[in-house]
Amino acid sequence: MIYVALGANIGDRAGQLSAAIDEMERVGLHVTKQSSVYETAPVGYIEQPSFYNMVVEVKSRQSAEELLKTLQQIEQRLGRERLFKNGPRTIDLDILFYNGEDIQSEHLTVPHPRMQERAFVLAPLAEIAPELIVKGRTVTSWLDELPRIDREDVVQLSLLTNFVK
Ligand code: PH2
Ligand code: MG
Ligand code: MG
Repeated sequence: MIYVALGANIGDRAGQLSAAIDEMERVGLHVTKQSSVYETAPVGYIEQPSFYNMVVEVKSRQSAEELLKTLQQIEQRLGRERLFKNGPRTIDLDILFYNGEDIQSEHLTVPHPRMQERAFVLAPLAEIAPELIVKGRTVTSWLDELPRIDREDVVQLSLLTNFVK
């Protein structure tokens, strides 16, 4: 299983998530599951607009490094702008999990190094892969461990669900 996190907090946030999924399919990544969209308070640098976040399950024969390049190309094609690290961006595509592999290369750390601390990742991931074991524990148990205040900063939107055709 491969899981990718999507995030956007500038412009048409839902439109950019939807366009990213369309592009993933267009370049041959098969999106087999998608979470709902969540509106989430910014983590890290907090003086910026709220994000829309979601997670998708992907089927692909690409290696993790190839997948990273493919996702970066999609970010570029969708006109990614990022003013500074952790700052506002039109689209962010991060590999969370790649077939249980542990990868530490110059460009890529998988599983994602901060995913177990981030409600904006764990809440959507728990929707589509609650029992997935990441870093020794299920996604649901990581989510349950987070402080309530973090979990409350993540609001599931019932609209805008079916991006996958
Ligand atoms: N991404 C970050 C930093 N902070 N906060 C939220 N809510 N959602 C994100 O996707 C996000 C963030 C760095 O990529
Ligand atoms: Mg990110
Ligand atoms: Mg990123």
